Amino acid sequence: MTEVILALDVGTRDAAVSIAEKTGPYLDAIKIGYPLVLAAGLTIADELSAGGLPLIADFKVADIPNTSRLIAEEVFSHGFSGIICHGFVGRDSVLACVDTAHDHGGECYVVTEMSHPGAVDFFHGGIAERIAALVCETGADGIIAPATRPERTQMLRTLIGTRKILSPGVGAQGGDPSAIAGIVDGIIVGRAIYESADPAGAAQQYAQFRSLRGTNPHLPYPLRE
Ligand code: 3DU
Repeated sequence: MTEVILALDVGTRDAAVSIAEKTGPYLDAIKIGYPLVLAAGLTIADELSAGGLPLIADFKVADIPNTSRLIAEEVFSHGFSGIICHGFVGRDSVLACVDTAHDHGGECYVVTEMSHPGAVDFFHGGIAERIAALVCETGADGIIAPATRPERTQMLRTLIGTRKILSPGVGAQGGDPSAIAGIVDGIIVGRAIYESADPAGAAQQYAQFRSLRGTNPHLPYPLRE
């Protein structure tokens, strides 16, 4: 199944809790990051994780190993089940997040290539491929790869095998869920759900793409269940 992960980038605790409650039945996880945590404090994570869905911390951690570890420790003491870090910082910094996640029974996802237009400035030309190799070396659980460039995400799939791919860029950034859901483990959707007049209805629409998992006939290997 391709998971549906809500990027809950709203600006208040009340909005976050309300949208999480309405959309929860159609979601597999919730991702929060700087917008909500800076507005509402990290304790919003305790509140949301009490709702029962896995919670992913999107702080795109990119620091020296000690600071990355301290950030990850704080994340996992607030009920998160996963953390997202950058890969360009190198092996030791990525390992700090991976090891801390695993020490807490959590998962670590590494950004290989971002979804916005400017991502091509630095992630193309071999960098995304090198980060994908680092993901395999460090034992990270998966990658963040763009729904806006399905052909790049498919290429990254060939490098990381059955590790998970979570893919942002669906909806507001123009990514087509029908083009990406078959080759990834989760689609990340933010504004197209939380800015909708009917967030639950929008989430339900995206939940239809859950069944596309593994349907891409060009994949040469079975996807992890
Ligand atoms: O564009 P949306 O509103 O659907 O939100 C996408 C979310 O995914 C948002 O939280 C953003 O920070 C995150 N994200 C990307 O959009 C692209 C990346 O490469 C990595 C994370």
